[in-house]
Amino acid sequence: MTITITAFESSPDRGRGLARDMRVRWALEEVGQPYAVRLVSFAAMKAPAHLGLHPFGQIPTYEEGDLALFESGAIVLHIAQRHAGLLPEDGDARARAIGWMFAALNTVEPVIVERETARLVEGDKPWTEARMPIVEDRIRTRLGQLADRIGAADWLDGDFSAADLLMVTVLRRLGGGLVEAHPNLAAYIARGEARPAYQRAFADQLAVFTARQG
Ligand code: GTB
Repeated sequence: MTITITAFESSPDRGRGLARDMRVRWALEEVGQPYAVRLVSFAAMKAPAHLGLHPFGQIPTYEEGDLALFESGAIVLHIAQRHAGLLPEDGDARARAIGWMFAALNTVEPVIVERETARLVEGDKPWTEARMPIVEDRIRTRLGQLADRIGAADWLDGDFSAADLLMVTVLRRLGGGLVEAHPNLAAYIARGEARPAYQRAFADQLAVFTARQG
């Protein structure tokens, strides 16, 4: 059955692979599943056809036969459960990996997104200058805790899993700046980005941006 995902027709990240379709593309590449991409404009995302797929009018979505999913974490979990290679076989190890998936999206990503919101949406507000150091301290705390836990390990818990895939995509959103204080975290991100599946996913989403330029 053909898998179709949605992505920005014109991503504000200009091909840097920061929008959340990147994690879905990467997961599909890791498990070797071909997929089609339907590019959507900002207007189309808020139109009834897309809202039927995604109640919040966002990307990414995932369609496979009668199944339609939204939420990148749920999509990656679905892919990892349906295909071998992204979650451990052992039940306890699998439960821990899923726990780390939630940690990436629920504990680490929010503090990073908060800084983006503070910058992009509230950057002109009078409170931003005072607020930013607080927001950045919250990120520093999380990065320090994560760096301590990863230590010298290659991945979060044993072999590479969907948890690492999500965590690397979340940390990439920092765009440098705060990660450098933790060389093991910078190396962790680089290890994820070096995976052939990541490279293929990145090239495919970059091609969307490049095609629009040419
Ligand atoms: N919780 C949802 C999920 O994980 O799937 C969040 C989905 C979401 O935020 N989608 C964004 C979207 O559709 C795109 S990824 N936004 C349009 C809208 O809400 O109207 C967020 C994103 C956008 C841009 C960059 N960037 O330019 O760097 C990075 C991340």
